[in-house]
Amino acid sequence: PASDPDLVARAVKAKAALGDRLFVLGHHYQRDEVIRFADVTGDSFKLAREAAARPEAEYIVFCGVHFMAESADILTGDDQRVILPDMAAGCSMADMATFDQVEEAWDVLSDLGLADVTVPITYMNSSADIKAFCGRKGGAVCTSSNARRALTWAFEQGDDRKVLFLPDQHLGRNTAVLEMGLSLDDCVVYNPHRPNGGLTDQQLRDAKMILWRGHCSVHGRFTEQCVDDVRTRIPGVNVLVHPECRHEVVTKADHVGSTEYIIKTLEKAPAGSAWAVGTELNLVKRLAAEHPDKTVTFLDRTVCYCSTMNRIDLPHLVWALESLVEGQVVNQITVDPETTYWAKLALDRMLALP
Ligand code: CIZ
Ligand code: SF4
Repeated sequence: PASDPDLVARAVKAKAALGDRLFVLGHHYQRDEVIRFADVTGDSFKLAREAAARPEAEYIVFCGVHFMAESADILTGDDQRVILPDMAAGCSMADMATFDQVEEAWDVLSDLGLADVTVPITYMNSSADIKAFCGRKGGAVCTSSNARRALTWAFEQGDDRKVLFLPDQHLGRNTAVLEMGLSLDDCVVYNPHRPNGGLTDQQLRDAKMILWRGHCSVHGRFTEQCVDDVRTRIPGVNVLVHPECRHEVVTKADHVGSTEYIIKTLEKAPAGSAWAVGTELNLVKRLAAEHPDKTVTFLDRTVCYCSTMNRIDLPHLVWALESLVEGQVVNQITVDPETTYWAKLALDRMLALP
């Protein structure tokens, strides 16, 4: 449906009034009505770097989810304010690893004498305090484009090293098994709701990859059946999925990669080729519209938006912008200095990866 023309006009006016003091970031999974007001679009990693590259912007309005706004606050200056238009825009995956749960898991490893040989690696999609935890314990952050390099770095810290991978078990498993040649038996899943993670001491000792039991509710919905069905429906189709999808789905797909990789792959694809894309639906619909010379379809037959991404809508954006015009900063996201210090260390270790 078309956006309310009155709201569109108000957003245009508020943006013009704020000029260079304002910088609007839009994640690829945002609604069309919001993404049209973004000064730059990208995945979470690209957007965090874009925010850091705009020291002159007083206000960074982040159209995305909470952990992304936190990362922007960590990487920007003290006098810059990061604003999330709707505080309820969280991420169910990030919420699956709380600080207390991760501390408890670390205690389990310490009691077994394993903490010294474990390197914690957290996916970008995690709260600032989980990133800070990894910073403190000698670990790093990774994204879906550099997960392999981060794991390689972690294992190179010593012969007997293991990785505690947070919070997305699928990205961890897919990277370890499909990109690094580890076996499924090298991986165990740590369930924070069970004593000892639901694992025996021996399983924890033997594992190379301790995968946190988290997943993305959007990407986790694609099944092997979806892949089989689309291959029947569209002969010759290329199946392109994000590594947050389940291992069986990624194994059956033709191409796997980050959001930015998915976008580039479709740009390079020849006219007339057919693609079934397993990622968030706002993005897939836009890609289909941008490539009318190719067949671009959604991998599933049911609708699959990220409900928290979708919470950022035009009314919330207009409210945040008009408040700024009136001199009022609403929904500011701030990470305390201590957490910022350690989280930034973990982010810097990622940025220094070869
Ligand atoms: O699933 C997500 O939220 C992703 C892929 C975020 C991002 O941009 O890295
Ligand atoms: Fe979180 Fe998944 Fe939504 Fe990304 S798509 S914000 S990982 S729930």
